[in-house]
Amino acid sequence: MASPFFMRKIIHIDMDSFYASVEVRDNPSLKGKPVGIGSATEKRGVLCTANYEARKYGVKAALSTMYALKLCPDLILVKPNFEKYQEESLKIREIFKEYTELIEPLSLDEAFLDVSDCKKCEGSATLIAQEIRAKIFDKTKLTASAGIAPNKFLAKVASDWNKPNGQFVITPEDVAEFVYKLPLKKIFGVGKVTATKLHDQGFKTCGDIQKASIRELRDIVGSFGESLHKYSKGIDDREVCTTRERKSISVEHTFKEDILEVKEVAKKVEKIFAELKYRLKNKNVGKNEIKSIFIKLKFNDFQQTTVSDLNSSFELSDYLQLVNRGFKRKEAPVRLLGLGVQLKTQKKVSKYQLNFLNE
Ligand code: DCP
Ligand code: MG
Repeated sequence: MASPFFMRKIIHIDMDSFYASVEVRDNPSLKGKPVGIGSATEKRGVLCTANYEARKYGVKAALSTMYALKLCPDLILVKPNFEKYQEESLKIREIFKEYTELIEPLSLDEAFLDVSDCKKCEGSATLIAQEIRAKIFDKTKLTASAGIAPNKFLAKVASDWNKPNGQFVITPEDVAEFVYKLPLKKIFGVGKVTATKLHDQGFKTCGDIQKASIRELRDIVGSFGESLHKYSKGIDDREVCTTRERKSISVEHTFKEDILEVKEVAKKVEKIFAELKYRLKNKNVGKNEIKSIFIKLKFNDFQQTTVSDLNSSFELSDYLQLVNRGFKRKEAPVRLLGLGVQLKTQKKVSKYQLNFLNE
């Protein structure tokens, strides 16, 4: 008899060629043409993604732009516009919330939903996924794919199965047959290196792994061996982790050597600010949700000071001013600098606090 976790109803939703689809939607002259998202001016740049027309030529995310143009000379390059993607992402998440509170976003364009307790669509996860995809299209004119399965591992594999604009269901009864022939590279956590190690030992599919002992797997892939063994049988008891309430988000850097002058700190502010901006974007926090900004300085005697400003906008120059004010309070060497924001509402974001010791 299957254990309860095996009976969860998990949906994994993943938007199709997300950034590219947004750009094609907003510029219909691109429709039907191969499009890559990336900058043509950055010589060593890489593509964020490419639409499905471009993928026919082998063009895909993380490929260098130069190489992509060799593969597909007609490739049209469009610069990414992250704010736009974030807006779309928020719309999509609003739709998810109509079905469950158990939402685990993995990035702007994908999320796990635990719909085990959802009563809509007569409790059918398949119909819920269909409805969600239809609503996404209605609201954004973008297509999404979905995987429906009893756990996260299988749901993620399934969302890729009928991409783009498709969905695939793995029922509890289908699991054993589905995983048996599943290539190992489909398993989350099996990258190129691990896959090669396993291939070298004759393991190609989940079926092959099922026959191995955990000890044998540990010898090849270390502590991942146990999870690998479970996944190969289609077992994954990880819960959908909803993010936690947080009032502030900050990024801190501890410097290898204390910083003596405010001018030097200013240089670091720029870098940390860029990182903070990136993190806020990733957490879907818009400027309008910021209540105040703050900085934290820790001096070489471990005393620290915090300066905050309720009325400033979220600009680099605002942070620089706060750092100046903080530095004047003590005028001593600084060993740590943090930049952060207080949020207006207790927006749900995952715990985020970075401490870099590599500066
Ligand atoms: N992305 C990126 N750099 C990468 C991979 C992805 O910037 N190396 C961005 C661009 C993608 C978005 O994240 O549009 C979502 O990533 P996906 O892996 O889901 O890729 P796509 O949505 O573009 O395509 P697919 O249809 O395969 O999901
Ligand atoms: Mg996607």
